[in-house]
Amino acid sequence: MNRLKKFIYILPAAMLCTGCTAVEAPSTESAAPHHEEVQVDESLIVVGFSQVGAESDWRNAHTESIKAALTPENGFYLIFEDAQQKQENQTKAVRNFILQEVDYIVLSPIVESGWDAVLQEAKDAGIPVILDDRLADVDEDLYTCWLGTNAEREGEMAGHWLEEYLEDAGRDQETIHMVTLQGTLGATAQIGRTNGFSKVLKEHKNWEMMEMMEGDFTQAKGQEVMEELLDKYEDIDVVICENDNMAFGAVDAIKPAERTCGPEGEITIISFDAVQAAFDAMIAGDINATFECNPLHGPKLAEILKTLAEGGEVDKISYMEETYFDTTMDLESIRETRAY
Ligand code: GZL
Ligand code: ZN
Repeated sequence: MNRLKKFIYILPAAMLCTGCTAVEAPSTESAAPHHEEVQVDESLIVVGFSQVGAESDWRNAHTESIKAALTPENGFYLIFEDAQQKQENQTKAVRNFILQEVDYIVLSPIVESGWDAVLQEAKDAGIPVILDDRLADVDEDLYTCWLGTNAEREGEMAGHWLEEYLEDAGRDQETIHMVTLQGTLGATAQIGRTNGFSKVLKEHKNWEMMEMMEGDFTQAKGQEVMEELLDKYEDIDVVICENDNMAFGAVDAIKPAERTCGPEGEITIISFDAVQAAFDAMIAGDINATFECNPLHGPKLAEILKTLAEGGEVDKISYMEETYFDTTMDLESIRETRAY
C-alpha cells in the first residue's frame, strides 16, 4: 500500500484537510498565495486528472462521472485540473502531478499530437498514465491503458444509418449534398468520426461531401460555421455534426435563415454524443439522429485504477458500450432512463 504522503499545495486555508480525511484539492488556479501542507490518508490512491475543458454537455457529464467515482469514500484522492481546452494547460498539469508525486495520472488529451516529452517525464518519474476518452499519438509504453469510445465505429454507424434513412425515403439514387461540422481537429473523436463516416461516403457516388469545417465541439462555433455554410450553399440535404452541441448550433443557424431541418425539414441533421439535450432536440423535431458516445467513464476508471493499485493487469484498450437514437424511437421514455 502507499506510504503516508505529504503534499505541498498552495491551498486556501479553508481547504486545509482536517485529520486524514482528504478532500479534493482545488485546481491550482484557485490557489491562495501561501503554502500549506496537506496530509493525505495513506490508504487513498492519489490521482491527478487533466481534463480537456467544459466545452460540451458530454464533457461535463464525463467530468461529473469521474469526480463521483474517484472520491475518498471510494478510496481515492483526486486532484482535478480543467485545461480550458488548451493543450499547454494540460502539459503544465501533468508536470504538476509529477512534482506532487501522485500515484496515477489520468489524461484526456485534447488532441492526439504533442505528448511524447511530458509522458516520457511521467514514465521516468515512475508514474503510470491512463488515457481516458481521447487518445495520444505516442509509443504504447508511455501509457498503461486507454479507456475510450470507438469514434470510428460511431462514424460508420452514422453512415449506415443515413443509407437506410435515404433508402426508406426513396432517395437512394438522388444526389445528396452534405457538409460536416468537425470537432476539434486532431482530437480522437474528430478523427474517428470523420474517418468512420468517410468509409461509407466512399461507397456512394451520389453522396457529395461539399465541405468539412471545424466547429470545435462547441455550440457557438457550430452556429458560426453553419451560418457560413448556409451562405455558401443553396442546397444542403444533410449536415453531419460531430457532437450534439455543434448540432444545436447548426439548428440555431438554420432556423433564422428560413431553412428547415429534422425529420420534417429539408436538412437532415445527424449528430454524436446522445446527451439529454439531443433527445429534447429530436423530440422537438430539430435533429434526426444522434450516435451515442458514453461519457460515464467514472466507475470503469475507478475499477482500472484499483486493479493497478493492487498489482493487477488491465487491458490496453477498453471501450464503453454505445448505441444510437433516432426519431423513429419512443424518445420520451428512453430520455427518462438517460443518466446524462
Ligand atoms: C468524445 C469526446 C468529445 C465529445 C464532445 O469521445 O472526446 O469531446 O463527442 C466533447 O462533445 O467535446
Ligand atoms: Zn441536394
